[in-house]
Amino acid sequence: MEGKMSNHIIVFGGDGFCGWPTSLALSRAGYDVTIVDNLSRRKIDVELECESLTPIRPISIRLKCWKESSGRHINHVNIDVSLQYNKIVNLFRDLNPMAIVHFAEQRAAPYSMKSAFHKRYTVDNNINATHNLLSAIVESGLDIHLVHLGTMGVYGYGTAGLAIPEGYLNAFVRGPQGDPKELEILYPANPGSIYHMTKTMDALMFYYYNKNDRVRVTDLHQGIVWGTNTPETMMDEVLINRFDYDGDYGTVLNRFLMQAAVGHPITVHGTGGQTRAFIHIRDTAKCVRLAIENPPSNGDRVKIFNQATETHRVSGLARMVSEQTGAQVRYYRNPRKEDAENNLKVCNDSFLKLGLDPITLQNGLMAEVVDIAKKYEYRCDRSKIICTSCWTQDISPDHTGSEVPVLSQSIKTLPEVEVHLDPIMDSNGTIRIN
Ligand code: NAD
Ligand code: USQ
Repeated sequence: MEGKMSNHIIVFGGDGFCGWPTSLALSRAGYDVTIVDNLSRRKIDVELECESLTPIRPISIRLKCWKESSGRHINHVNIDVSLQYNKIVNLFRDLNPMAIVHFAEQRAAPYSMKSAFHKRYTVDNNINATHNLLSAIVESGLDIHLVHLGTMGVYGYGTAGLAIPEGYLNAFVRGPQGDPKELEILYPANPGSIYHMTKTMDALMFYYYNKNDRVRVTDLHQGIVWGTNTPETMMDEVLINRFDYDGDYGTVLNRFLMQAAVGHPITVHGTGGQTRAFIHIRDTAKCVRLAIENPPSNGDRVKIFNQATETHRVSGLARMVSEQTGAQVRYYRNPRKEDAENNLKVCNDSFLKLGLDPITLQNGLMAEVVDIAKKYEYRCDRSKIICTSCWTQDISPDHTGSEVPVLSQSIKTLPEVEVHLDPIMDSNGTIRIN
């Protein structure tokens, strides 16, 4: 399209935990922001009979307050991205956005494993949402950069002793005569839940549309987000971000901090040997902006960034929170099928090179989360804290826990990468698979 470069960004899923603070940060930075959200996450609160610990206000009230606090206008359009395809194409043509940010998926692994209904909903919603956005970009004829929030979980959490590279592996395989051949491959996918599976399928759709239609895509493989507020959401209580603490949507570190605040034992699954990647919500917003401002050029392959700033073992987090707050740690039979223990190293060079100065657990922000949880403790329904969504029917929820680590049904669902591929990193940083 001819004419002035657009300043417009559409944030799909902009009413959610990551999308709301990111939308405010982009608006404050001077971008024209439109939020597209069908408010399905709010409807899931009704289904699960559990609300955000923090009182989140209706979206129209949030946006009115944002206008009064910042002087900036954000529009909200209610579209179901997985179903209302033509509305997306029309919106693209009306707004000619420079970029779209795609947060609009069902994002909880436990929710995706609750029943056949929840598995099917997660697949239908996530796969169709992502495909509709890609197809609409092509049909609109516009050169729109798609920034997608993916997950570290696409890789599984086994690392073959190496730092997980940013999306791609240079692999050396033996040809028919035993001669070595070099291939660039997507890092092998190894999802641990139906939700994570949809993210691995998203990655293939990006690969295809990029190859076939030259759609410019940045896929951000994000770790577990912790924290709740950002400078923008703190401008007024009406702008407060959501805080999920329940067994389906609450994520591990925020749950542990909230449990300490309300006097519930810290709920470690299994042995607590699981290691995961983490990022603070303020860095989520910063990274999305960095990705928008450093887009791939036309013809570039899909850009994949690991959006995580540190890794921690679940048992280590529990100990840290316990030491800071005096909370009791308890171990619960693991409702998931996941490795009882894993090591994890993650390469996040791309964001560091773009200037990200990571917030870590050392920055004193854990106490801020505990303070918020204490302030809204009166909204906590303690019956919703334990995780009751089990990965298979032969696993039953554990409501009591134990003082010692529990070795439960957790199994290695797939062998770790090193078992099959035996990669070796050479002096150039190239990974060889023998
Ligand atoms: P969230 O559930 O709070 O927000 C998602 C938003 O998308 C909700 O407001 C929901 O109403 C909306 N939405 C969902 N399906 C939609 C549809 N079909 N049409 C329109 N709107 C729809 O989740 P979140 O924590 O903000 O996560 C956002 C994204 O970031 C997800 O894709 C998730 O996979 C990814 N991510 C999140 C985390 C985390 O720890 N929260 C970590 C890594 C990656
Ligand atoms: N865990 C506990 N106790 C709890 C809750 C969780 O021990 O009370 C354990 C889980 O068993 C798991 C780990 O903590 O081993 C992480 O669980 P989580 O619920 O914090 O994170 P996860 O299910 O992986 O999903 C979250 C987001 C998802 C995102 C993902 C990033 O909900 O949207 O994609 O983090 S990542 O983990 O890097 O794949």
